[in-house]
Amino acid sequence: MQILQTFFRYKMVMKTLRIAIQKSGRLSEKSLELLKEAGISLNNGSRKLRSVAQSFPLEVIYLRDDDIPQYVEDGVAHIGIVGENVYAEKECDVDLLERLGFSRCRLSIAIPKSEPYRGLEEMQGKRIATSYPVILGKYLSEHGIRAEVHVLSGSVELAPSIGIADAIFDIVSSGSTLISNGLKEVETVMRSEAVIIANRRIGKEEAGLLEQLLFRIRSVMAASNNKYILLNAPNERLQEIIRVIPGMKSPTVMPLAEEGWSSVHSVLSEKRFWEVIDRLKELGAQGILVIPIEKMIV
Ligand code: PRT
Ligand code: ZN
Repeated sequence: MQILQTFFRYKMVMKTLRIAIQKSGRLSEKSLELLKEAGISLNNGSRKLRSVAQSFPLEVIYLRDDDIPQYVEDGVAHIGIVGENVYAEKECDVDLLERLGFSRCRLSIAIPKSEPYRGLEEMQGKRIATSYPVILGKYLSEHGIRAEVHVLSGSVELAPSIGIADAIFDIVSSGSTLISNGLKEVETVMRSEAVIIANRRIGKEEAGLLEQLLFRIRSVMAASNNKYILLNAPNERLQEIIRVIPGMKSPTVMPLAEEGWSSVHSVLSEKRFWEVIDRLKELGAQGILVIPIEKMIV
């Protein structure tokens, strides 16, 4: 660890932005994909310890996700991609720069499904097993609950069935792990997704590189959250249709060869997609085409 840190500190003189991502796990693939979509190709397929990007002054170091906040705080990496849950649990002195929208999950309290549950008061004096004692401890103390928190590093969901805890506090995604262990989710404490965290004392040149990288990442995310839409609109409903799809600035409107009709081009947010399509149909729009956007410069 010491040698590794000295090595990376020395290398930092070379004005390369260094990002820490998870070596292998639920965040790895999506983190690499995001870099790729941001135009950053890596020259080291084996992903042993680090890779160097070819088209951008970026170096990637691969770590366990739990170690990333500390490495970023220490300045070994300038930035890192971790789950918001790990960022919150580690309480490191780093900035949260951007939420990335992948690896979404929640951290919840769960109890055996046969147990009654009337509210958080039920947890008073109970034994709760978790790998996230900091987040849980804060939540319980904010709500005036005194419970025994048992820290386990894995297989937390087994704790009630083997009698070492009355409840668990763990990550839930689909909920199937809880169901197959005879548990039910009773309190959602936090929602999490992958985030970019950053060292608070980044040098001027690296900060410039970071801005460029963030600009690319935001463009990739905006593109995946939006669609390009083309449709034919009867002129008498044109103003109403334009109000439904205002686009980035305003929609492009062009007359069709057929009298009384216009072609409208705009950008549509993924979140409002079906609601907007239904409304457009009600307003008489025809020939609606929806096309993915590769990059969106925001
Ligand atoms: O080896 P390393 O320490 O790097 O990885 P890790 O094993 O600690 O983490 P990993 O790869 O499992 O998860 C990395 C991050 O992905 C987490 O910190 C979360 O931010 C996020 N994430 C998203 C999840 C899940 N979804 C998830 N479902 N992390 C873990 N799970 C596990 C959970 O622990 C539980 O056992 O999946 C189970 C629940 O899933 P469902 O779908 O059955 O509810
Ligand atoms: Zn981990």
